[in-house]
Amino acid sequence: MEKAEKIWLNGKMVAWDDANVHVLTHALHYGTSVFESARCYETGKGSAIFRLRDHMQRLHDSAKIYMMRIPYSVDDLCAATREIVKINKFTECYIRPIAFIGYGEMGLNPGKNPVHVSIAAWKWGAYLGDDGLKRGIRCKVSSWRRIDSAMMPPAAKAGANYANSVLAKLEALNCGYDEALMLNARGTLCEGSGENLFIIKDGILITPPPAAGALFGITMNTVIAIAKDMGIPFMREEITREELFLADEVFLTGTAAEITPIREIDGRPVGNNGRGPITEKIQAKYFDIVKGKDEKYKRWLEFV
Ligand code: PY5
Repeated sequence: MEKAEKIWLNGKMVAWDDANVHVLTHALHYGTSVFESARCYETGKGSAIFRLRDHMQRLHDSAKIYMMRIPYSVDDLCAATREIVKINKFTECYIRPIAFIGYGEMGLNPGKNPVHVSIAAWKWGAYLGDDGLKRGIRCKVSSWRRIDSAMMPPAAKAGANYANSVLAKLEALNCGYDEALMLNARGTLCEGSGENLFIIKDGILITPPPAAGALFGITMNTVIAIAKDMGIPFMREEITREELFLADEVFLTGTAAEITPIREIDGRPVGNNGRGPITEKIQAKYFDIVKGKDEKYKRWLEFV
């Protein structure tokens, strides 16, 4: 990764190389962290962070599930994020806020250990490649099931969840694919290793319902608003593996992945084996919105 100058850590701007933690940090051993991501785009009228407040609210929501007290309000965190983008002189960047249980006691009970918060930003292009955005990527349905909410809450964006995601991602890469799609414990589709999943069948846009166990994605929510605007019928419905294979179009959504089409799943071409026409329209609209070219969604831009 490309270093930036400063990282915001517990209310202070510190040099990138000095933003370190103790090896006995609770979160390092037990995954007791919650994190977020956001992207800042150049809009023509200055840089703007897309739906920053929603991301920081979700950070607080994730912390609530884990009974972790974040010592900064949503407003504080939004202000700190604007600062870190400004101080590093970014016009476009990826932003990674994290709250985590620090050093203190080593038992599982986080007890009085401090909750640390940091916000870093760096330049990060298309998560699944520029080519992936245009031509689509190749996915594998993972042999690893997505964590179930009876075991740990997938709606909390907690560091611990990503051990499950990393296993799926590694398996997909080792099998020569770009990304993993994960089934839930019931065997229906849930999400990618770090993205939400949509299919299009006979002109209808479908994503799994919340009970399927995916993260409540902010990009997913944006896509649903776009579909409504464009008059594309939308449903939340369980998706089986067969429905996935027979979909006309499939794509992933996420802050990092933005809107990435899928062109092949487990050796089967999806639709036209490239970016489908509806996916292309939704994707174009998404980039217009985040880059400030759509007046209607100005409220989602937090100018730096
Ligand atoms: N599901 C999972 C498991 C995710 O990690 C993410 C985001 C999403 C869905 C999509 O959520 P949103 O649209 O709100 O971003 N993943 C992070 C991201 O920056 C981390 C990826 C490495 O996109």
